[in-house]
Amino acid sequence: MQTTLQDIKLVDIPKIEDRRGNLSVIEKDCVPFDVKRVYYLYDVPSGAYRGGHSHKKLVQFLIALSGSFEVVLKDGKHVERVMLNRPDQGLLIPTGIWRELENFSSGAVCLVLASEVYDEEDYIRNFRTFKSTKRT
Ligand code: T46
Repeated sequence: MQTTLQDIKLVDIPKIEDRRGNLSVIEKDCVPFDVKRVYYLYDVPSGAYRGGHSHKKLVQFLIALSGSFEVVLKDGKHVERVMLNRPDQGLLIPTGIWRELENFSSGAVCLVLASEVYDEEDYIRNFRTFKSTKRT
């Protein structure tokens, strides 16, 4: 849980350029975990906000497949804002980092590769509780 913002990584996803369009591929060296779940956020209304939690065990890889959005990341001491707007780039968020997603453009699609299946018990949805886990 004692991860910091320095453990967050922006990863370039290999891109095969072609006159017919580009193709990007995610293979096992691209993400440092076995993918157990894939989900995506789409049709996000203007001004909507997603996230607002951290995870105890889950590691995730976020990609703006289409459009753009911003991810606000907090480790309990520092805050960083990352804009995702390229389908050939992913954001690796380790366990124990608070994330908020906002400023979705029209038509934005956020694809998420996750290291675990869905488990509500893995979430910390209260920021004060999150901060207390970073102190101990
Ligand atoms: C994260 C950000 C980027 C499921 O039943 N299965 C799932 O795999 C997920 C992700 C969610 N749900 C249910 C749980 C809630 O009833 O879908 C509902 C909305 O979930 P939540 O409010 O957690 O959605 P976001 O967009 O705020 O957060 C999600 C992920 O939960 C989270 O891990 O990092 O996307």
